[in-house]
Amino acid sequence: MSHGSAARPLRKPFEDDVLEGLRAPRKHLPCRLLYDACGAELFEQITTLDAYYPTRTELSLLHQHLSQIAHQVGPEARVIEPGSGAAVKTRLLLGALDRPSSFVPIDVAHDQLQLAAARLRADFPQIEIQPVTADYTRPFELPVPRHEARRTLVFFPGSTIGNFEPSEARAFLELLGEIAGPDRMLLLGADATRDPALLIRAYDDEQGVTAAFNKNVLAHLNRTRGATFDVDAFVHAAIWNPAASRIEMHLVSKRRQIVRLQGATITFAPGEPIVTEHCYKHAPETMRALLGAAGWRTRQVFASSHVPYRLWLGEPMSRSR
Ligand code: AVI
Repeated sequence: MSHGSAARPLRKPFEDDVLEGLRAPRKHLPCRLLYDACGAELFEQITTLDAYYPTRTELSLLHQHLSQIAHQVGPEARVIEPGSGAAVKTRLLLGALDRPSSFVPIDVAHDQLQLAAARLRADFPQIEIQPVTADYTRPFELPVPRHEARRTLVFFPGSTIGNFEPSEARAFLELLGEIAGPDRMLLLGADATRDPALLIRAYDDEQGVTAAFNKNVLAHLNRTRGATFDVDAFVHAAIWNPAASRIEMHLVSKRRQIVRLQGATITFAPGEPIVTEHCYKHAPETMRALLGAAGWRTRQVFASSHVPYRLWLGEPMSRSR
C-alpha cells in the first residue's frame, strides 16, 4: 500500500510570493489568499448562484454517471480528496462506491475539515475517515489506513485544476499519481467553456458575490499582514483572455494610491489591476494531453450536454485493461 508524501512544493512559500507579486510589473497575488475562512464561505455562496454553472453541472454529471464510475473503480477503494472543503460531492461518491475502505479529505481549513470529517463518520460509520490538515500543493503525509485498500481513487472535482498554471497543473497531477501509488484512478472535473457571455456572468455575477469574494483578498491582507488596502478603492473585474483560454480575476485600482505592506510601499496607477486568480478552461484535447503528460491515461470522459464541462476518469499510463 502506498501512503506517500508530496516531496516538493508546487508553489512558492507564502511569505515570498505576496510582496514579490505586488512588486511585479503585472501585479498579482497568489490565488490561495482567496480562501481564508471568509473567502471559503463566499465561495460556497458562489457555488449556489444560478450564474455559476460549474457546480450544478458537475453535480448533475455525478448523479448521472456515478454507478458507472463506481463499477470501474471497483470494491474497497481508498478515496483521497485534495481541497475537500465541505465534501458535499464526496458524499455522493462514497455512497455510490462498493464498500470504500477509507476516505482521506485534505484541506488547509482545519476546523471545517474536522467538522466535515465528523459528519462523514456519522453518516458512513463503516468507512475509515482520515482527515489531513495540509495545503495540498506543499509536502504532506498520507495517513496509514487500518485496512489495505484495493485501489486509491483521487477525487479532484470542481474544476479546481483550472486554477493551476499549466506547468503547475502537470506537476500536481503527476504528484497525485505518485501519492496514490501504482493501483490508482483519478476522477477530475474540468471546464472547457469559452463563451464569453456565459463566463462573465459566472465570474462577475449580478449579486456581487464574486466581487465580494475577490475583494476579500485585500481585507485578508489587511487583517493578517497589517496591509493598508482601502478595499473600496478597488473594483472587481472578470476578464476573458481567449489566447490563454482563461478567465482572469482582477482587482482594479479606482485611483492613484499607495499601499503599505510589510514595510514596503506599493504604488497603484488609476485603472491598474492586481490579478488574483486565473481560471483556465481546458479544451478536451488540452486536458487529455495534460493528463497524459502527467502519467494518466484517459479511461472515460463524461460530458454534459448543456455546457462543455466534463468529468475525466483516469488510470495509470502503464495499466493494462
Ligand atoms: C475554485 N475554483 C474552481 C473556482 C473557479 O471557477 O475557478 C474559483 C472561482 N473564482 C471565481 N469564481 C469561482
